[in-house]
Amino acid sequence: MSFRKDFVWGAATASYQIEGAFDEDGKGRSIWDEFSHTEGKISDNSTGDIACDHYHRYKEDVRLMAELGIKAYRFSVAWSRILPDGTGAVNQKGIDFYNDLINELMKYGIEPYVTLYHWDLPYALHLKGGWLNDDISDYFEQYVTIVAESFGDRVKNFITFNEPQVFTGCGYFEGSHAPGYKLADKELLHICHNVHKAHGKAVRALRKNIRDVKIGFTMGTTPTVPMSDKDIDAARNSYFSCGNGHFLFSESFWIDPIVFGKYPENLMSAYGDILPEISAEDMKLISAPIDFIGLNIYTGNIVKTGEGGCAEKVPCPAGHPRTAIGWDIIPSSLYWGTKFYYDRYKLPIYITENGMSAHDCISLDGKVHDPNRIDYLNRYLLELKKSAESGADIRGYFQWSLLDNFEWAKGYSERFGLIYTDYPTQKRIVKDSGYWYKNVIENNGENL
Ligand code: GBH
Repeated sequence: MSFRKDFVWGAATASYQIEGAFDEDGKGRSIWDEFSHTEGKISDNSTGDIACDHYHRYKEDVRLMAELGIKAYRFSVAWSRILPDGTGAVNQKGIDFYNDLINELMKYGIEPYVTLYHWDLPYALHLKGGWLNDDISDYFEQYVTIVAESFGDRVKNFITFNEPQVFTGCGYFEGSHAPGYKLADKELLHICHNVHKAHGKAVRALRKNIRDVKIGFTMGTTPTVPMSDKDIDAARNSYFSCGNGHFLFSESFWIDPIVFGKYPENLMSAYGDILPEISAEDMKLISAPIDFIGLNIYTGNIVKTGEGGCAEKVPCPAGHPRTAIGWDIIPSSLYWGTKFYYDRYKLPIYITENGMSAHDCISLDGKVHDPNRIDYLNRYLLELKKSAESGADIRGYFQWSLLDNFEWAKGYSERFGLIYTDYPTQKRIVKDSGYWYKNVIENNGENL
């Protein structure tokens, strides 16, 4: 069966990573503006003030996408561009920017997929307690309602949250991302429940305002990969068990409430005395049906069956291939991640991110040759194809990222793009992998 005829071939970005114009046209600050402006937080001391200057160059970026035959573009809306204080007064110029971007996409027949929250919480809301404030889900619903009313005539696909475990885990537990906190489990559970409620209210606002809307929730995930067929059960069980490592980073803690309407039992018993108030009404709100699950997959953990049937991590051998950022290249993570997710949740799946950072540079011939990225994408896409062929309902694939951009705490030192960004001049150069991807899209992956 291979890839569906209507398979969605896309590329992805996020607002803070590409837009720049951080204080232009009435935009409010976000926690990432504050964080990147704090000494020592970003490894190369950079900020997203200018980033790829996409705010001013979106027309060129959309034209490049069209040239590459990209069918769908996943981008995020900066909450603080629409509502500078996070709530209250709307900034019309922020609405105008996304209207212009969406219209430009429409001109070329590129389908927009909008992420509502890709980590840039308005700083004004952070000062009110951020995700710990019990009004946050109502603020989110107000914001999503404005987005739906403004763009819902043209945008039909939404992702409520991008990688909740990363923004809560890195932002509020490890402290490596904005706002840089290290909170206790009690606060973390409270934050997570508020994120779940915000998701539920966003679903409500989108369904109310947009007919035929399709809604998803995106997990960043490092799938377990069974070392042999004997290890499949152990891999699956440990992937969804909510007891290895911190609950924040577990799959079922985030998705079970949304799809099954309840938090994992073992979590409820282990944290019983520090849980926030969780009402039946909350769970009903949180588990309103969604249309798809988004998965961001870059790498995997190879496991074998260990003591008592539990999975045990098998370290990659010395010299195992890695990307520039240091993540192991495990193409079959795309097969096992989609398979395990589909078997458990039975919802359509989009790969909302996959790609690699590489040490790209402009060669003497003025081009950017990135054979490693082509090889990486080729290997991963073959595994995705295998998963689709064996029955998982896979609807689309978004390469991360359309262009090199601000890689959060790593600043500009990591390049994930199909398009090279020459930051001093803001010149864009399509990499070899960009042309390669164009060919894959034209052939609907049959040439892989
Ligand atoms: C995504 O985060 C983000 O959504 C996106 O904004 C970002 O630019 C992009 O990916 C690239 O980083 O076990 O040490 O081998 C991805 C975050 C990636 C976190 C994989 C966990 C495992 C690394 N995840 N990572 S490791």
